[in-house]
Amino acid sequence: MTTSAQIEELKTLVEPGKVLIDADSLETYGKDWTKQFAPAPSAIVFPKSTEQVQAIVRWANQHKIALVPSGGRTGLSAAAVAANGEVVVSFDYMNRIVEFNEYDRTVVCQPGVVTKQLQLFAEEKGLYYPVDFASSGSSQLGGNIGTNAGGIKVIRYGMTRNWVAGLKVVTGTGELLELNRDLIKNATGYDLRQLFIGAEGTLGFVVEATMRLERAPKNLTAMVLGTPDFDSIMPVLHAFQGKLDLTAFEFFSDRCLEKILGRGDVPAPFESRTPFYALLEFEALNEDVANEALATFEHCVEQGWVLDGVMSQSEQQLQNLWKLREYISETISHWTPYKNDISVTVSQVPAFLKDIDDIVSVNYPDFDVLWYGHIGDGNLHLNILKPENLAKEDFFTKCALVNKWVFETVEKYNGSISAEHGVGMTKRDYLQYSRSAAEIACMKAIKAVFDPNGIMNPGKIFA
Ligand code: 2HG
Ligand code: ZN
Repeated sequence: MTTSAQIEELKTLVEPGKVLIDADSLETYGKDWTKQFAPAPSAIVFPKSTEQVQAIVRWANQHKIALVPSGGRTGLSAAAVAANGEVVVSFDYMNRIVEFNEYDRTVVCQPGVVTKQLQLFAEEKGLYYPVDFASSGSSQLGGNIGTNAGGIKVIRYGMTRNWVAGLKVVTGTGELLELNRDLIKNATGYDLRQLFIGAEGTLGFVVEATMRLERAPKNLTAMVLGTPDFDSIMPVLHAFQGKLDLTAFEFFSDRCLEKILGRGDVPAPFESRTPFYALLEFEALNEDVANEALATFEHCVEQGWVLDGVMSQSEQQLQNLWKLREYISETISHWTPYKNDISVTVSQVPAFLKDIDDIVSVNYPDFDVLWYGHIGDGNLHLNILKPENLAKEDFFTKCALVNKWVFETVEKYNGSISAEHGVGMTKRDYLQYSRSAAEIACMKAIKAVFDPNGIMNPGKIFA
């Protein structure tokens, strides 16, 4: 915990009014979208410059006070939760787009830039920032970099890592490092920039990022295809990937569709209902591409992999089809779901999903299991809705066992216990299912280099 004298000293490092200790602010800024941990920070500080971030880190070192970085607070692994008296460093006031370079197609951003803000900026310049997900209207770039955020376009564009041309970071000692200098080619030894991407603020804080932009896609077109079973989705993916450059390949079960249609504001893709649905997207650059998509669809129908389908004919229809997938997480949050975010190689997905499905349904036949995710990347989101007659505590006790089964299955398939949501606190005790003891030892040694006093987001990734 911090003393009031220490808080007074902290106040001198930033602009007046930029340290908050009232109960509302502590509650709001002390947490992200995870619900398992009660927020309990000592204070929230809002730096406005790199120099202020450095001063805060030096102050924290001097007093051995833990710092937690905070962005849009949309994370799902509790990486931005302050549950132990830490000081939260919010980047809400470091939210400027600093510079655009037309020839490099790069944009220099402060960490508090909201993902959507960057997407819209790119659009204004006739370009495209391709990392996209349902929470892009609130999430901030610093958080995206901290978790190496993925989302719905990874199959074509990769994760956040691919779009970071350069980083300025303040390490755990308060030192400012300028990493990679926005270069495309740079063969000068260790690429430290990559270490800070996905580090969840445990090595240092991003104070500026140069992001790459891309040619804007043309005439994006989506198809939603109903399949008779889960196993049919893979040959559908394979068939379309053989013919088109997909910008997305997502899936969801009919249980998810049921919940989406229950909202009343999203139209059904087509009249019939099938056990699973694939949502794919491509650039219909010309008529040949659209015809190729239709021919592939017909082939899938002939093979019995697809029972029904629809292709968007307008921007509005494209948006509506995407809502079927993008609204799932928010819609089902009403049922206090158990959540997991896991991945295996694409070819292993059917066997992997079946193993988990079998073990959960045999042990807990009354559980409502919802599957969806970025299946083209081998990334599954497993959600289980809390049965109404089961108390929250009992539900989560049962789900602790589900966690164990899921992670044992992940280990068996050499997969990842966190595909895109990060480790934070929710997954840290399971890291060994995806990372060897030697790897974890290396990670801890790296942390000690950048953060010798262990003040940067302690207790995240590992205990
Ligand atoms: C998504 O893909 C997000 O919709 C959230 O990653 C997943 O809430 C979830 O389980
Ligand atoms: Zn996702």
